Amino acid sequence: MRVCFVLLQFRRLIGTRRFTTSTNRLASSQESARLDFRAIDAKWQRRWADQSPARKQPKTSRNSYILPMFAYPSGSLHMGHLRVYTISDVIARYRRMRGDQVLHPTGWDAFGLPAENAAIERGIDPAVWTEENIAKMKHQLKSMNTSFDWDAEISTCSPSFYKHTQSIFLKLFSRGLAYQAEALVNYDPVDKTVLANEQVDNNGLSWRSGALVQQIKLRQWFFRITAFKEALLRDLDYLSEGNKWPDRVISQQRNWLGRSTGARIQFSLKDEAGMATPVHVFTTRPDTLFGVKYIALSMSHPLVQQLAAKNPELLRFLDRRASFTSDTKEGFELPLLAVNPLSQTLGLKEESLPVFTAPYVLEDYGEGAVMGVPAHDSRDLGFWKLHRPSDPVTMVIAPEKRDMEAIHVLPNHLPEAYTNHGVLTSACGPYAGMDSGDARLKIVEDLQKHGLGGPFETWRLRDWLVSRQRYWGTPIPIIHCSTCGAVPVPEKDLPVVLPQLDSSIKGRMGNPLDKAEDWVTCNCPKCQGPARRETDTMDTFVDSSWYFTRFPDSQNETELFSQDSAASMLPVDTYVGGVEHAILHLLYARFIYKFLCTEGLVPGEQGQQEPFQRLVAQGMVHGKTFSDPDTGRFLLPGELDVNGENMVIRLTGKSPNVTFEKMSKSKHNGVDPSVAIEKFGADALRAHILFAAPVSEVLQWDEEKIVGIQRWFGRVNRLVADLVEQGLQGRVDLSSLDVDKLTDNDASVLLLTQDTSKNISHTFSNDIYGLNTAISDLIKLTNGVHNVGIKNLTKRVAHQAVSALLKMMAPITPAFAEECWEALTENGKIESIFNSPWTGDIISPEQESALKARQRCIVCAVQVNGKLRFTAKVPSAKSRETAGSDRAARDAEILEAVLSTEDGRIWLTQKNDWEKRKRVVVVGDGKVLNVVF
Ligand code: ANZ
Ligand code: ZN
Repeated sequence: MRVCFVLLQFRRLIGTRRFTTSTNRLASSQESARLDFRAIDAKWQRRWADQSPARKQPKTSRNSYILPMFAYPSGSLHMGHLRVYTISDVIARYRRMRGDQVLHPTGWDAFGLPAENAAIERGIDPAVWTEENIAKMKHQLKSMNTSFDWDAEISTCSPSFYKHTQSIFLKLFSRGLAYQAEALVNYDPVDKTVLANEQVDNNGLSWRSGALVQQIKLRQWFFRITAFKEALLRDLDYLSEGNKWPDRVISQQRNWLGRSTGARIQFSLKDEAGMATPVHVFTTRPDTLFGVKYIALSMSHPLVQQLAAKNPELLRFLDRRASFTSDTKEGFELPLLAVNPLSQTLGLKEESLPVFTAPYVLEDYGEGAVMGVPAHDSRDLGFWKLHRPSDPVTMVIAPEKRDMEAIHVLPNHLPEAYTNHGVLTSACGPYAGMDSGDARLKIVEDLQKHGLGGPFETWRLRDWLVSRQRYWGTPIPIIHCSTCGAVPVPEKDLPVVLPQLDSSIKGRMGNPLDKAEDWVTCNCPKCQGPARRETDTMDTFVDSSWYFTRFPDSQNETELFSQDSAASMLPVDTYVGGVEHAILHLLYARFIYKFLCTEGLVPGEQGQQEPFQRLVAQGMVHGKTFSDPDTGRFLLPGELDVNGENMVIRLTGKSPNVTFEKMSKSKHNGVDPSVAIEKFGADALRAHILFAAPVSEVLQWDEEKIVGIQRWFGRVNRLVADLVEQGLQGRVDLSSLDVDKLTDNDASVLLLTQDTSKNISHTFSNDIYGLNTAISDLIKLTNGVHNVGIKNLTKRVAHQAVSALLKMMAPITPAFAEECWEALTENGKIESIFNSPWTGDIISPEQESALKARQRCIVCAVQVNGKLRFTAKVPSAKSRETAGSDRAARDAEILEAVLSTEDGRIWLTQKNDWEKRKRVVVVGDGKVLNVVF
């Protein structure tokens, strides 16, 4: 009803000649405070639905592939999604307006545990559950005013997609990069099933049965990512050049790869019978060898396993494995004694050191064994304090030469380990007084001479365990034959399709594939003998490690993608996503891309074989959280009352504590994007998301601030309505504009528009992290034009400024910009704002510099002996670097300018004698000059 009323009013205002688009939802200038955002969204979503942005693209030489990380189809978007998709949509829409051929696709990371859990618990087919969720979320994505190329949509659980996941597996297999090996898995002895890490709680108990989870060895499939470790590390340099990727992500990748250079040192471990076994440790600090107090072995070290066979107490300790945290100081002393290799190299008296097994020693890092140096390593110190509180530790490194005296201290008297480098103390025999760096080399060299050690490099990176004993994932395309071993499924037989879950499988534990007898039984492709299918499926990270290569040609039935499409669109230009994926997903994607490069399937030069040329890592969205100041308990919205400006706790009347924290159910601080879209409209949300925090930082979600954005929209709307009221102009052309004839108002608005346009273009193309300031620039422009007033501007200048503003807003607030644009378009020639060229420069560089020069002047009224004689242009105070700082200099500047004009010469030097002036007064910083002769 209200809309109709507004329209009537609107038509009356502007006459019926132009305004016949009866669906226009813009309110008139008086009504702008209450724009019907939802109606505007709905109208444009309907129009856009008819025209997939991809199909409408003009062919240009510039291809832009803009990709947000795809979503897990949980059933509803969360605020993090809203943030990612807003950012990528702004970039994509801008690039399209700029004339690029843009690919902006998305899809669904659709395999994984929640669907399978729904199947087990509620008997729902995971495929159906997933499909329904996808439909819901796709609808939500559209309601955000996004512009995705839905033609290219993919879903990792569809056989047409996972056929290629399988073919990549086979390519890796044929190169020896996919292999089977024994590995520890979490095993639930009650449900008799393997559990994912997420299914084991902090106490090491199964999420479902509550049983103590065991770790058992199983044959598992691995991808040999370590074969690419050097390239994965080296090419981080390429990504950090020119800030292609954020530094933070690069350093996380570097840490994960974790190349560490040090030494491998051999200790001799003697058992109770005096039998010696050599054991190697990896250390980065051979210079601390004189400070070694004990040796610690990992719990799966072969020596420990051997001892456990006849030591029930040790076995019990090892069984508690799953319950140890990574920073535990626990340990178990073994019936062994260690001898420091120094005693051999230096012929010193043999000193026996205790040997432990300790959970803090990682089984698959270095040698799975460490030399414990409590004085110089904090974890070792913590361990020693617990196990040998009365055995002093030896300081073998001192910060400076003058503290070289060796010190022996009780561990509890040492507040922290000295972990820096320095000088070796007098405890270090022949090496005393040497610098840490030199001593390191020398000690390793001496050990090497005796065959007791040598330089060693180790990496943190492990091969990628891709096997999952689950149903809802890509089946591993391998057939096990008792004669031929593991045989790849022939390419022509791909995809290996998941069997339908029948009702007998639903609700059961374990991997349903194990029980799908019809599916498992098959013939060996090599010898045709009876064989069994592999029942493991792949980690869902495998799906997401290559999905982005599929979008450019996602409907290709036969190949992964055609060579043409790969060559023209890959790699991805800009990848947008949450920092929480900064390590694993990106590392796996980089690995698979490098592999596909070596296979010649995707483009990339040596040293630059990277899938994502630019990475935009956005921060998290935190929710406003209320808690009770007395108890710390998180409060439900219903427990709060609004008391005037303030919130109070209903029960106690006290003010709650307000913080911003990661959204979660337990903190009652979640925000449902759909509800927010309903409430504020998608465009206001989009603008708010971008405005409220820089892209890389945490966004503190506070809806109270959205009003500000809505007010801004209202002001823009008023400008448009005022313009319409003035009577529209067709296409405006400012090229013939004579800058000197412009009014001051025109000049200032044109310059402001030009400046804003430059800033915005720069942000959209090169500085996405500055989107928040882009919005404030747009608000400033709106206010600038608003303060001058449309009616105080020349028509074409006003039109140019407002249309430029709308175009710059369009990528951010697409429906609102379209709506305003439509109002400005001559009847019958409605053309989407996204089909009009990007603003770029509003005026030519010459016009701009002329305007700037003009702006730098003010008009000075010159009075001679009390009478106004003439006016002269003088520099404005603002244009000077010394603005306001030096009065005398400012006066001199004005005088000089006045004297240099024609009128100035006549009135001050010809009609009067300048040398005979009595008084010269500058008034109003140059607005008036008084000269008395
Ligand atoms: C003795 C020592 C003395 C160490 C000292 C450090 C400081 P990065 O730099 O991460 O490579 N280490 C070796 N293998 C380990 C394992 N399997 N599990 C847990 N810790 C292990 O760390 C190398 C250091 O980590 C090594 O150097 C070793 O402790 C420990 F003042 O050796 B160091
Ligand atoms: Zn066979």
